[in-house]
Amino acid sequence: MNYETLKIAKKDGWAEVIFNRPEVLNAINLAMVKDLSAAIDELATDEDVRGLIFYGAGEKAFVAGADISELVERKTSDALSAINAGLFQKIEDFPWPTIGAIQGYALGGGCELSLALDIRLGSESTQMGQPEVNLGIIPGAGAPHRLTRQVGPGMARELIFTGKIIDAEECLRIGLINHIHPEGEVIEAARAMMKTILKKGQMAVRVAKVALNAAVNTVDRRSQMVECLGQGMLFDTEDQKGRMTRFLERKKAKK
Ligand code: CO8
Repeated sequence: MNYETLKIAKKDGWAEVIFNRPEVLNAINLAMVKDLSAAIDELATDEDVRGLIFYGAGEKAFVAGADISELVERKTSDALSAINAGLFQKIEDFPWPTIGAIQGYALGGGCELSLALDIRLGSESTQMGQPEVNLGIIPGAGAPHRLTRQVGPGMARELIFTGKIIDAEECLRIGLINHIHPEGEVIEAARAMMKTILKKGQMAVRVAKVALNAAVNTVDRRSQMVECLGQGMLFDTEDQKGRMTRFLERKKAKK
């Protein structure tokens, strides 16, 4: 399994999916969407894999969102094809438990990706949020329903309307992560949790995941459609172009 934007490490009973674009804080570009989709398909049918751990390369980020240099060019039709939403649904439907080991930033599409995982573990540096409104768009890949489900409607609205980024303590307080691990130890903590899970009745764990997914009504197709339509409309506004261009110009100005 060789991918341009990911590393896959097979372990004893599970696999690790490592987002590997540390120079842009592991931002998700279209190449990474394609790689992830292919990797998930392959791992879902691998008989040696009964769980996945996700984390980011480098120390600064899990995933800092969709790649803004590509996003600035997106069109209404791209939003309607629900590229990220479809991928995150596939991740949520992965047959075995999935754990995110979140060091540093999990923002925008990165926060949404983590919400499609079964368990999120944090570290002291964890910072999460949905800053899309700063860029003139909405979180269009699941946050309106998955974040609402995870932290409740009031807190989801606050995070999405203000676009604020919250630290590890606040993530823990509102239930966005399950634990805060000392810096540098979250991946090992995820492995330890995976090993515990792998000692249990494997069919029981698999069936439990199906039951849990059914219980929280994961696939809210109507909500997903509203998100896509809204994002499609916003991809065509001057505000979106201006805000994203300003982010990219800020980058150039630093150099
Ligand atoms: N996209 C592209 N490049 C990025 C991104 C990103 N999301 N995040 C960081 N980078 C780049 C920076 O531009 C910088 O590059 P360079 O070294 O070439 O200047 C490098 O990564 C390091 O970042 P910074 O220098 O900015 O590091 P700081 O520590 O100063 O700041 C932050 C870290 C606060 C995380 C800052 O980088 C930031 O604000 N990043 C953007 C975060 C963001 O807004 N994410 C949401 C993106 S939108 C989204 O995810 C919605 C998805 C909708 C999909 C719809 C599909 C149809």
